[in-house]
This record gives sequence, structure tokens and C-alpha cells, in this order.
Amino acid sequence: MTAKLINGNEVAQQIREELKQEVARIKDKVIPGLVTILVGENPASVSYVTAKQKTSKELGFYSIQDNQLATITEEELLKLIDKYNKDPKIHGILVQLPLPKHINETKVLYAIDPKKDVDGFHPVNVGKLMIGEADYLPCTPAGIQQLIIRTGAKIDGAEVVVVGRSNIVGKPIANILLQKQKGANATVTICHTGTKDMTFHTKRADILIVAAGKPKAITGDMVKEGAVVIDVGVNRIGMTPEGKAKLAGDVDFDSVKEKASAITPVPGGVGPMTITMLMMNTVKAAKVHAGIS
Ligand code: L34
Repeated sequence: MTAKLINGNEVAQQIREELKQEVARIKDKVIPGLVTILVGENPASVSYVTAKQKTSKELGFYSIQDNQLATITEEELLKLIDKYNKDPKIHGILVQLPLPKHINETKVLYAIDPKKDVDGFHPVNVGKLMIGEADYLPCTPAGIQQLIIRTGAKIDGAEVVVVGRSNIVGKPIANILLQKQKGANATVTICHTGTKDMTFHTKRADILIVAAGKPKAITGDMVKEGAVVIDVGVNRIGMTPEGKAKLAGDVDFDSVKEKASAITPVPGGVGPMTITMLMMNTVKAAKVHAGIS
């Protein structure tokens, strides 16, 4: 079998068009406001935050890019967050991760007003997700769920295997897909570096979600014939002759595409969906703030 490509750019664009219309519809009552806070100059973070800013402007948001030096103290960063917590024009606050080592990430995420936490990383929102009451789904997992739904794959009752247990992808996507809800209700297994026999698990997956943070972590021999494979990895594996970063996922695309029924490419798979889900959460936060539906 040669897999169908799941086009993340196309799905993301569709949802962005819908959001653009929604922003136009509500603009007399509220203009969605988003601040993206970037600390330092990590090239991947710069690229993602720039894309988030560009998209938010295209949709008609009020948006601020707040760049801070890598030397900012934790106290200063917390103060900055507090300023945006109090700013009525801002409905969503995003602090791009990772942060420099001298800043305690957990402390920073705790400081964001849960109502403005459009990343869904605040413990209140993490807890609400656990009990099936989420206001804001974290962006990458939300994007993954949308992509699976739009491929037409049946999630209800499916064997879903997640490779990776990070707080921003592995744990939340597992939680989302196991809820007794529409677009979920799967049997979910999470594999990680402590897993004894990875292939035993991955071979059983109807839907395989890979967020291992390692190129070629999954090869064709580890995948069931006909599986839907979602590759969340974005690894910078070198430079193109034009001097752009060359990207690869966590899945060995060439061997896995021969087994899977559908697969996301990197780039152009999950990445653009992450950005789009951030926009969706920000529109939602603005509407809640303005008391409109
Ligand atoms: N706070 N930190 C916070 N929220 C997030 O949701 C993120 N994440 C992850 C890293 N840190 C974060 C992102 O925004 C990963 N991530 C992200 C966002 C966008 C893309 C990839 C990861 C993306 O657009 N990827 C493109 C390629 C972009 C490129 O050329 O570099 C793609 O097509 O996959």
C-alpha cells in the first residue's frame, strides 16, 4: 500500500478561512488580541513565532510580538505576563517554549491567567482536559485530532498508540483521544523511552502518533498495514543549498508510506495545524471575554 498524504497546509488553510469570517462577524463587538512572547533567539522558536504573528494578522487580530532578550530574569518575565493578564485588549497569551535554563518554565506557565491560556498549558486547563471539560485544548494535540477526523479515520474504538510522553504533545493527545466524546473514545497506549518492546505496541496501532523527538524513530517494519500515521516531529537535519533549514519528522517516511493508508508529511503536516489551533483558541477566548457566541 502506498499511503495517501494528509495535507496539513490545506486543512489549516480551510480552518483559517472559516476563522477569518468569524473574526469579521464579531469585529464590532471584539477584536481577538494575541500576544506572543519570545525569549531569546532560538531559530526554530523565531520561525514558529513569526508564523503565528503573520497568521494572526491575516485573520484580523490585534497582535503583539513581544521579543525579550535571553538574559531576562524570571521575575521580569513574570511581571510582563502580569501586564498582559491585566490588558483588556489581550485575550490570549503565548510564551513560546523552550525557555532559557535559568527560567522555571512551570512557574511561568502558572502565571498566565487560565482564561488567557490559549496554549492550554496552565495546570487548571490541563486538569480540565483530564476530566473532559477542556476550554482550551493544547494546539498541537488539537491539530492532530482535527487531521485524523478529516482523514475520515474512525477514532471511536480504534487502537491508538502514542510514541512520546511530553506535556505538550504525548500526554495531552492521549488524554484527548481517550475521552468518551465525539472524535475520541479510542483505546490509547503511550510508549516512551522506558517501553520494553516498542514494535509490539506500534504494530497494533490503527492510528500511530509519533512525537518522539528523534528522526527515524519509527520505520516501516514497526507499522501495521493500513495504519494512519501522524508524524509530529520537526527535526532540523541540515541545510538546503539555498541556506534554509532542512526538516525531517520522527517517522522514516519512505519505508512507512509503503505500509500506512495515510501519513502526514514534515513539513506541511501537523506544524501548520498547531498555528491554526492557536488562532481558534484565541477567537474563542475573545468571544468568552465579550460574552458572545
Ligand atoms: N508555548 N511553545 C508553546 N506553544 C506551542 O504550541 C509550541 N510549539 C512547539 C514548540 N514550542 C511551543 C509550536 O508552536 C512546536 N511548535 C510548532 C509550531 C509550528 C510549526 C512547528 C512546530 C510549523 O509551522 N512547522 C512547519 C515548518 C516550519 C519551518 O519551516 O520551520 C511545518 O510545516 O511543519
